[in-house]
Amino acid sequence: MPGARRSETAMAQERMIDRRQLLATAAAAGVVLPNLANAQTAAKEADHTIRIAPVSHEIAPGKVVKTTGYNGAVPGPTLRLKEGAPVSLNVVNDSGYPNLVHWHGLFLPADQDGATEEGSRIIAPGASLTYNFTPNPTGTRWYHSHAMAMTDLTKSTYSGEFGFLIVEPAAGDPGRYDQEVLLASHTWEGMWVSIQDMRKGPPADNGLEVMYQAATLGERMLGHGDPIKVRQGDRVLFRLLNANASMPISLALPGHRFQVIALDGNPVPVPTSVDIIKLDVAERADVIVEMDNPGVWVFGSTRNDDRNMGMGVVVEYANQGGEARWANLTQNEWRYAAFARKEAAAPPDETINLKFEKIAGGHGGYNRWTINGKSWPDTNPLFTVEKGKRYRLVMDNASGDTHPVHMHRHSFEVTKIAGQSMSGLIKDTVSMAGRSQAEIDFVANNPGPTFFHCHHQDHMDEGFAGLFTYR
Ligand SMILES: [Cu+2]
Repeated sequence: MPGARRSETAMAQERMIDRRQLLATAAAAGVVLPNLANAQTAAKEADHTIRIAPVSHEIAPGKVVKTTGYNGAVPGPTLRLKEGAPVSLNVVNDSGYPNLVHWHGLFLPADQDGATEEGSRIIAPGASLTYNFTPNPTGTRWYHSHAMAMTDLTKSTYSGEFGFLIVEPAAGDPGRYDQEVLLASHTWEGMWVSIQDMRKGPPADNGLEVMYQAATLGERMLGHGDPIKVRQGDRVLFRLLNANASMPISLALPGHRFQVIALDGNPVPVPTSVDIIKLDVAERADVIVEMDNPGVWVFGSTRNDDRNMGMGVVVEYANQGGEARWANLTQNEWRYAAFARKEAAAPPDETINLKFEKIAGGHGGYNRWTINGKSWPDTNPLFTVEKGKRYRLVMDNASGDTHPVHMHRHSFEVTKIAGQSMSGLIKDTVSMAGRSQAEIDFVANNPGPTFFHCHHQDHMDEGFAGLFTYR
C-alpha cells in the first residue's frame, strides 16, 4: 500500500495486545500483576486478545465519551484474518457486565458465533473466553457485542464495542487501489425520548425511541480528527460500516462518485457508481473512489442534523488547503436492485412467511416487536430447515419503521424488494423500509441453531428475534 500516511490498519495493529507484547510488558515491569498470569496463559494459545473494558473516548477536544471498547480504542483493532486459516481469539471481559463478541458475517459453528441464543457462552464480568474458528467467507466483516442492552444505552451496540474484521483471500488480495481507508459510523450520547414529545400531534403508533447527540465517522467528530490525505489520481478503497445501534446512515463525498464493488463484504454482480451510499445498521459497503477533484472536502452524512452532530471526516488532497467543502446533493434513490442482476432467482425448495409487527409503547412506553404474532423467546422455533435445501423467506414489514434484518452464520441472496425480482446480490443484513415486503433466499448449509433478528438494538431486545434450527 503506497503513500506516506500510516494506514488505520497499521495503527490498529499497533494497538493490539499480542503475546510478545504481554511478555515484554511483564519483563519490563519486572513484576507479575495478579491478572497477568491468566492473560499470559490465554495469550499463549490465542492469536489475538481482545479486552473489553471502559474507555474514555475523546471525540472532539474536551468532549469525552465514557464508554466501553476493545483494547482501549474506538473502533477496536482491525482484525485481518486469513480465509481458511484457523484462528483463536481470547476475549477478556472487563466491561463490567455479562458480555460476548459476535463475529458478524462469518460462517461459524453456533457455539463460536457469539450469540447466547445459539449456545455460545456468555462471558461473566472478569472472566475470559477463547473463540476458535476458521474465517470464511472473505470480505469486509465486523465484530461487536451481542449482549442485551434493553433500556441501558451504555451497553452492547450502543457502546464503543465494535471493530472491523477483514477476511483476506487465501490467495492474497489483488488490491487494485492505492490506499485503503476504513470508516465506521457510530452515534453517541443516546437518550430515550417519546416521539409524542418531539412532534406536534401524537402519532398513535409510537413509543420511546433513542435520540443521539453526537456522531462519528472514523474515530472523531467531523473537523476534529486527522484528515484522510489523498493525491490526485489515487484510487481509494473505502470500507464503510454502519456500526450504529439503531440509526441508518446516508453518506456522500461531494465532487466524487462511489463505485460500489461489494455490499456486506460480498462482491456485487453489477458494480455501479452512485453519489450517495445508504447503509442500515450493520450493513457494509466497499467502494472505490477515483480522486479526481482536488480540494478539501467533507465526506459525511447527507443529513444536516447528523453532519452537524459530527458524522463526517475531512478528505484533503496533497497541496490543498482551506475550509473543507460540503455541497448538498440531490438524492438518487438507493436501490439494492442497482447492484443485482435483473433475472429472477431460481425457485426455492420451500417458502417461509414472516410478518413483522409493532406493539406501540405509547407515550413514555417501550415498543415491543413480533414475528408472526410472537415476541422472543416465544417465537421459537421460528422454523426448521433441512441441510442442503434452499429456502425463501417472504418477509412483510407491517410496521412503519425501517428494519435491518440479519441472519447469523449464513448469507442470503436478495431476490425481491418492493415487488422487483433480482438475483446475485449476497448479503447478511437486508434493510426493509417501513410497510414494505422483501424476499431473501438462503441455502441451509451450516447446521446448528441460527439466530435471526432485527439489528436495531432496541427492536432485537424488545422481541424482534427468532431462532431457526436444522431438523
Ligand atoms: Cu427493527
